[in-house]
Amino acid sequence: MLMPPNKFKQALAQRRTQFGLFLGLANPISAEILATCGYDFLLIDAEHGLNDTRSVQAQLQAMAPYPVQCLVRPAHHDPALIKQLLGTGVQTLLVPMVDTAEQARAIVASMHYPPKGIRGVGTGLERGSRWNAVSDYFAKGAEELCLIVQIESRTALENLDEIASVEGVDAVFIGPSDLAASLGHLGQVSHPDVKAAIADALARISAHGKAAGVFCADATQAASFQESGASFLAMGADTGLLRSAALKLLAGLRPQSGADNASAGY
Ligand code: 3PY
Ligand code: MG
Repeated sequence: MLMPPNKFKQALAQRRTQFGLFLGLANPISAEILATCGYDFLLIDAEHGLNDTRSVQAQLQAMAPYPVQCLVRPAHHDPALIKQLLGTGVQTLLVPMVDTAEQARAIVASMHYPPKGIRGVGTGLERGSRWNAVSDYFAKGAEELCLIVQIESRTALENLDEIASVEGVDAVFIGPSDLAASLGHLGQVSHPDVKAAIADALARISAHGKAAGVFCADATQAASFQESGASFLAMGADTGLLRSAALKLLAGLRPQSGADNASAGY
């Protein structure tokens, strides 16, 4: 068998708008249910919540029969973790908390085999190469990888132009919750300063010729993010969708119920 093409990377390069969700439930059944819904991408979040390498791989397997594109967010930049996650077969990584171009370059190196990078070779043990069934894994694997770095601090905003210029960075994604915290507005992703910083960052990323993305928990903000330059938007998380659907149902039955805190942040 041959290396599957990375359709998410192709869509980003062509700036075809992609809508997706974050998956925090760490469960292959809920992942498969969402894979039937028609979103462009589903991102397994192993930064927050309970996901680990095993649950990531189980969810990738559950979603594999569907046309949705699967992304993974690792907990940190450790090359050993990135190596294991690439081994699960994910082709697109969203790496959180990237503050400098140096960090971005180190992440690129973690994703590639020598001499370009430092990734260890263990394809016979890994789903990524389908345990060596993919005959062109070494020839084609690297070009189908996609790296999205996540910008979510004041320092990252200062270094954004350098970070976006790093070779091997395919796209840049804004994390509004952490950015709001870093700008002194913890829990206030809609604070005017935060909104202005996001709009400016999306425009700067696009000006660099890189695809720009953002986490958008409030669907009414999607159009303005797109106008600022966002071409891929995560429209919330499975955890939040489950809770808001349950609250909405109950509110219809008992209108006095349900103090919600839905805007508390990612
Ligand atoms: C954030 O908003 O900080 C996130 O990481 C989610 O995108
Ligand atoms: Mg964040």
